[in-house]
Amino acid sequence: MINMIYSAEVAAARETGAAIVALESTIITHGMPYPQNVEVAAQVEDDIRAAGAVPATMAVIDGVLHIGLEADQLQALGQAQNVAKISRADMPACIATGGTGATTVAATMIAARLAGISVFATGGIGGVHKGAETSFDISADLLELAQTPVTVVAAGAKAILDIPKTLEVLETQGVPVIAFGQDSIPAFWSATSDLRAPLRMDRAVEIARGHATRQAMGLPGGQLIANPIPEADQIAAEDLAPVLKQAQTEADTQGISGKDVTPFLLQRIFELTKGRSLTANIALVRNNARLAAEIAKELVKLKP
Ligand code: PSU
Ligand code: MN
Repeated sequence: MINMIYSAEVAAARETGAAIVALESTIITHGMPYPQNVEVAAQVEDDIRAAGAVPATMAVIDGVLHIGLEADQLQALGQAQNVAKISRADMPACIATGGTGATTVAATMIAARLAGISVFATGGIGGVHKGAETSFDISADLLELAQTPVTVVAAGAKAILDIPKTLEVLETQGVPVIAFGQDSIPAFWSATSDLRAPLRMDRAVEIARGHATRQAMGLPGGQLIANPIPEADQIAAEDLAPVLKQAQTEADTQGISGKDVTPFLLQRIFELTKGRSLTANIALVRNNARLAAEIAKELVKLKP
């Protein structure tokens, strides 16, 4: 038995078979500063409701896996200090020891599968870090996509990562990487990149069918949907390049390693862009939430 509880809203949605969209919590605790983190988390939940689906933000609180957070729990999590960042390796340990942890993409996918939720919206996934040929720093998110049947909507992977290597690992692992409505892979803060996406789909219903077909074929794993940031909100690649370089150099010289790398880089990029990276991040997460809601609704229609 897993110590697991549903929010009132998610419990009701399960009863009626309504569309549900999973959301992660590491983006709240480790990806954005307070108080914007709480505001954004609530806003993204509202975007999903406005689109006709129900949000399920995942977190482990005092050893209980929460599928959906009540508003006060979301507030508390966003302000809490020393919340663990939990992925596949540490999620069961966090539950077993009564800990509190925010779920990464990998852990959120695991929680979603346990709750029978098929669609998940986030900002960016973890991937292969620059210098991975020596550090071996490859996010567990990639291996989770290969084995857990959840369709993840993200704005591509951040330029802090080695995108070509990230795509190679996903290909090796049999994960479909699907650009939404365009041929190139979106690059998080920029809508387009020089890299051609392996797959392209233009409609939410196609993505839902892709998900259902994988399941019907008995294939493990999910799909990665790369949804471009709205053009009005993007940051020019040439403005960003020096910032990314500086953040990476600082991480290297300060010996930042393991699960601290991603939060360190995100925080430094926020500081170095004077908050502009955050504004773009908020816009793309909201955009992903809206698309995820459409996919979730299409999946409900496909259910027999
Ligand atoms: N990328 C972002 N923002 C984030 C993260 C990644 O643009 O907040 C978070 C997600 O929770 C992701 C995690 O699952 O970082 C990946 O961490 P790591 O690289 O340590 O696997
Ligand atoms: Mn890592």
